[in-house]
Amino acid sequence: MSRGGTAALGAVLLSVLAVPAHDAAAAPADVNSAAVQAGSAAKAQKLPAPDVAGLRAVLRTALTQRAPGAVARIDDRGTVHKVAEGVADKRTGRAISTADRFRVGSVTKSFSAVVLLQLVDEGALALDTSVNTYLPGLLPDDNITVRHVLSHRSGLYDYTNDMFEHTVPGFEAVRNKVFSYQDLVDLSLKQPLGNAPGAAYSYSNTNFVVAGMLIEKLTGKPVRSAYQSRIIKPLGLKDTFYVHPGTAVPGKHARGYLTPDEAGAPLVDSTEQTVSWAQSAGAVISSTRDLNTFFSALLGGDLTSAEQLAQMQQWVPVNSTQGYGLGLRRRDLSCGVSVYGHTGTVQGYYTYSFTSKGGGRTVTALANTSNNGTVLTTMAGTLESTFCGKPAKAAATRGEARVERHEDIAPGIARD
Ligand code: REY
Repeated sequence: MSRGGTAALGAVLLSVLAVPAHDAAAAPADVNSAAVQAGSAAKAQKLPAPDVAGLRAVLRTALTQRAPGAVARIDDRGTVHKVAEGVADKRTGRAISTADRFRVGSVTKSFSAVVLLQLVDEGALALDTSVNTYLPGLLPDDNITVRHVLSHRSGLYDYTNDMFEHTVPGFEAVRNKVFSYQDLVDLSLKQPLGNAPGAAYSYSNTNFVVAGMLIEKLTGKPVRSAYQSRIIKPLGLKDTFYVHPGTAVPGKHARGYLTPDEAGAPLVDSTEQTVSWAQSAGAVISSTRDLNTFFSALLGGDLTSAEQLAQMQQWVPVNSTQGYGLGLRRRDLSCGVSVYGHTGTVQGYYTYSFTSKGGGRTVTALANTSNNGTVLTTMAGTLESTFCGKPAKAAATRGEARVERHEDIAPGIARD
């Protein structure tokens, strides 16, 4: 598209998005927002009891759809529910456990965003400043700001679109590769911007590669050090690692199984890989307990100032029931509760990790397969069971009504 065409499209999209960045306070209804307004602390959000039997049924359904294993852990103000079904390792048959470590994929983006918002708190970074101010000459348009990057509104093309057009060959081609951040940005810049800066939401891993470059530039250290000193150590996360370019998942972990595009072809063990194609956009390893601790602390206000947490929750609409903030997703559930967190897709692993307003109740769910849209849709049901409780009879099919749109994958490579 010509630059003029891009700008015109941008203007149209801008008018569509004119409502979008409604602030955190105006976010869609939580069931008991009245109670919150009435003065109870946000932390005291009252939710229906989790439906643990329903949660187990969701995981069992995922197994019937070719997930080797699936787990979920709920942390609810000190009460813990752990559910595990199936295997961590198809070869040995070892049962999967909620204590197993796994690759979290794009949940990494929330880690990267937290680091950058802490840097904003410290006065080292400004959200509405051009990325090129910090990384001179990196991006083709000086109008792309830090905020545009963290909210997927830069227009930067997602290079994974081409990389994983063919799922297994694409994966095998990069599983042992080591990319620099610049290599990945260069891949993206082979294509023009998809929209004028700020004009439209378009999920792109490139944005969080740029986030990693900003972290390294501003801290003078690899992203691993920033995750370690700013998140992992203060929160006491024992299962969380940033391994790059090593290929192993340390300690006891679930193996990941990638589903080939060819119907009926055997699953491919994709556990070991550099994840160099994602790095600060997707290479963190963690566990259900640690991700629950992380999102609970984040929404509880323990990782950033209240001001930066509010910035993280300036939502751009993704669709009628989802918003994207700064490295943070909002999902509006069928019972009217909104939850905050991130999803993750990396070869062999689908993750959902979301918490309630104030961080009081959190769930992390994992299926150790990917490239299987049916399993992805099923696993979204873990949020319904966790935050909406037992479905009323008439609404019993609510979880099945919404088909997941492969939200962590550029639309061009999504496969149903
Ligand atoms: C890449 C494709 C997914 C995964 C991705 N993940 O961008 C980032 C994220 C880190 O946002 C692969 N799908 C799969 C295909 C489709 O290859 N052809 O499902 O494992 O989580």
